[in-house]
Amino acid sequence: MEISFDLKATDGRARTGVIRTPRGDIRTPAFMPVGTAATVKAMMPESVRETGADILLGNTYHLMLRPTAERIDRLGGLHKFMNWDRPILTDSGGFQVMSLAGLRKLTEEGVKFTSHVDGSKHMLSPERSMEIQKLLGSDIVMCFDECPALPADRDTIARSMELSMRWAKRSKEAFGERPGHALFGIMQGGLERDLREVSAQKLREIGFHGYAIGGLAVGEGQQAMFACLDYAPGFLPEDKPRYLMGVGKPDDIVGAVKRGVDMMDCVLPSRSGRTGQAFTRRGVVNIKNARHIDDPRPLDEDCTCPTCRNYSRAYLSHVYRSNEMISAMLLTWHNLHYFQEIMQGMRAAIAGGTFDAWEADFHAGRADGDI
Ligand code: PRF
Ligand code: ZN
Repeated sequence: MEISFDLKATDGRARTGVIRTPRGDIRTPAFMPVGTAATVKAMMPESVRETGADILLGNTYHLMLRPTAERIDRLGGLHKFMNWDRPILTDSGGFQVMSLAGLRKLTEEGVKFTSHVDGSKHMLSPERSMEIQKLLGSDIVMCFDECPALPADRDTIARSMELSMRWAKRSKEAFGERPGHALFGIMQGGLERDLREVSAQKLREIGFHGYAIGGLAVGEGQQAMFACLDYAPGFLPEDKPRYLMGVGKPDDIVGAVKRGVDMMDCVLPSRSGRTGQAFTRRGVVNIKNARHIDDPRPLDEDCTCPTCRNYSRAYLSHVYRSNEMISAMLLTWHNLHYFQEIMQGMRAAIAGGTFDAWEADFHAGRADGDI
């Protein structure tokens, strides 16, 4: 079975559909929880599924260092290793090398770096990244790319984009033909419209199963990101999924879907769950805040997640302050449930042609600060 994308309905630029894979369907727009080290931190995989996730994201960089791709392969692949039998998308490693590794040396060949875990020396290239993602058994493989930090001058962004496009070609050649597995290209080009267009054109010439928009959410701010998303998705094929990498807050996600994005991933719901932040339809609840200590209400009265059905803010406040592990578990569960509920709401609204009304309702009654 080949991976395919059925676009079901559009409303303005927003799209809803299904990516069909041998490991199950991915309803789009899709939010992918991040399972960097073969776990969505503080969650059992069956619980992640209960929040409504169809697909997880894993990381080449972390897994190649520990426990190594070769070990995961010997143990039957990443799905079996982490007990998640649905689709997994893996990022290719370049972005994480740049943000996490120690010493780095970038050349045409690839990048040499020292591990943030133990200082050992490693190399990633398009060919090695494809090999690792194959050993992991990833369903959706990402091209090996370079993501420059913003702000950067136009020349730096152009040269980096050109390198990423040469790496995209090498990624495709190294990936070869793998029925049932998909390879996604990654568009770069910073906030330069013409560079984004060139990048998209080069990727389309190579040909991919899906197309990511990389190089955003790297410090440019929401306004600049949305300005880029006003045109960038339009440079990509209509009939293939579009994935915005590393985004974002609830209002970033809604704004991206409105502009034609089909898939996203972010550590925010899981990471915030471990630092005492809950996302709700009324805004962010900081459970550290003293005013929750005696509050018998749930985080969000309208939420149907196990945390909100069974626990008070007072309890969440107590376990957070006591450094109990259940604090991270309960807040992460709620956050992932809330993100998936946003995705489900958007999918239904796009299918029904009511996205604008849904969006107005999403923004109504939200506080900017903590609630
Ligand atoms: N490239 C890759 N992974 C990424 C990004 C990118 O540009 C981003 C940018 N937000 C997040 N993750 N390969
Ligand atoms: Zn909840």
